[in-house]
Amino acid sequence: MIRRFFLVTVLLAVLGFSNAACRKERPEPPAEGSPDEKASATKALTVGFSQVGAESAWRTAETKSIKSEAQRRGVNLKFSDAQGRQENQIKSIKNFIAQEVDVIVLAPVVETGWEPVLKEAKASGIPVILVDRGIEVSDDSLYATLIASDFVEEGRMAARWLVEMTGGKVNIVELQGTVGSAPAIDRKRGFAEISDQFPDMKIIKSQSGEFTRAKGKEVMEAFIKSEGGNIQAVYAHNDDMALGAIQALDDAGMNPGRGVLVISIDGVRGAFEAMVAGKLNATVECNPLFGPITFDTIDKLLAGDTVPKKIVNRDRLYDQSEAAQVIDSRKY
Ligand code: GZL
Repeated sequence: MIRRFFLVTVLLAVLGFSNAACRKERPEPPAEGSPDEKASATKALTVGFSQVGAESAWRTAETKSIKSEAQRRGVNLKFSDAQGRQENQIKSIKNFIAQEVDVIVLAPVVETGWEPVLKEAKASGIPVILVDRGIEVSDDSLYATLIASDFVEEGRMAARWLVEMTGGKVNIVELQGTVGSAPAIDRKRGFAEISDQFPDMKIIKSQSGEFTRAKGKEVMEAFIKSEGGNIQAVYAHNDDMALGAIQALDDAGMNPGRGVLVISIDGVRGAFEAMVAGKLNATVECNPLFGPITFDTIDKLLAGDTVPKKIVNRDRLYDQSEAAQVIDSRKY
């Protein structure tokens, strides 16, 4: 009996000691506001973000979301706007590598031409996270993950809506996004997958409007000149080009939203305003609020947790019937 008592006492003493020892091993956090605390704060995460540009309201919303989330989390964000040029993005990635950032976030303007610079990032041990758009590489270990919408499905959703509205009998003009970009390639592919099933659903003209309102208007004016009353619907790969096309249709007295159906993608506030005004018929939401998911993913990555190769944002279609009641709750 005494022996067991003795053993238990020794055991408790050892546990108590080791616990105290552990407690001692873990240094007290620096006092609030002390130089040490400031020092540990300056060791905050540093992230280099190479952004496509500021071509659309969607892009501006994405940039705002990532910048504000970085600020909220105390992340040191190095931001570069490439003005839509891949060479500028490659330059900014090289700069981030030279500055030894902890993580690189890239919204790639086009799908190809990334292998060399991503190999440099990999050789430097800096993980790369793709947001918003994918890339074509032979070695997908060159990036940790892609966080994006399913652009092919967005194209299918737009086409299915148009089939519902027209019974699959309609002449369409298509305003494509930036040539060579994942959203332009995949939104075209998804739409065609559905429209090809209907012989009388014809894309009579298709051209890039570069995701901008101005170019969308200019290309639509050219379509009106060549096709005129033959045009029964517009499929725009983003809302900015759709709003430009609506301006051109209005100028030509072609009554957008009634005389000519207009369907687009993104779901920005301007699209909801145009739906309330009866000029845009529907838009497929492509959520640009990447901030929270991007930094959550960075935290997981740096903690050594497994991160899926693709993280898909879910999208849905909004049409005129619901625009008025949801417009005030829109976050972008
Ligand atoms: C989609 C994004 C596209 C938007 C456009 O994820 O890459 O680029 O649809 C933007 O508005 O310019």
